[in-house]
Amino acid sequence: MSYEQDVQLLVADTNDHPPVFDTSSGYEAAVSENALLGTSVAFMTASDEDVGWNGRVTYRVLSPQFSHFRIDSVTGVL
Ligand SMILES: [Ca+2]
Repeated sequence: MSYEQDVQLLVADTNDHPPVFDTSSGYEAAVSENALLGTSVAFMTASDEDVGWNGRVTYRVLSPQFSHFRIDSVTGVL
C-alpha cells in the first residue's frame, strides 16, 4: 500500500540582515544655539535586506548624551 500527498512549503524570510546606515553623505550636523525647538538637524536613513517585518527599520536615540534630541522613528528625521 502506498500513499501520495502534495505538500506546500512556505519558506519564510528570517531576520538575518541588520539595518545598514547610508553614511555616504555622513551624519555631521550643526545646529544654531538659537534654533527653534523642533528644528530638523539631520536625516538618518538605513536599509535592511530582509523582507516584510524583518526588513522594517525604525529609529531611536539611545545615547543619554543626545537626550535633548528626538528622532522620528519612521522617517529618521532628527
Ligand atoms: Ca533585518
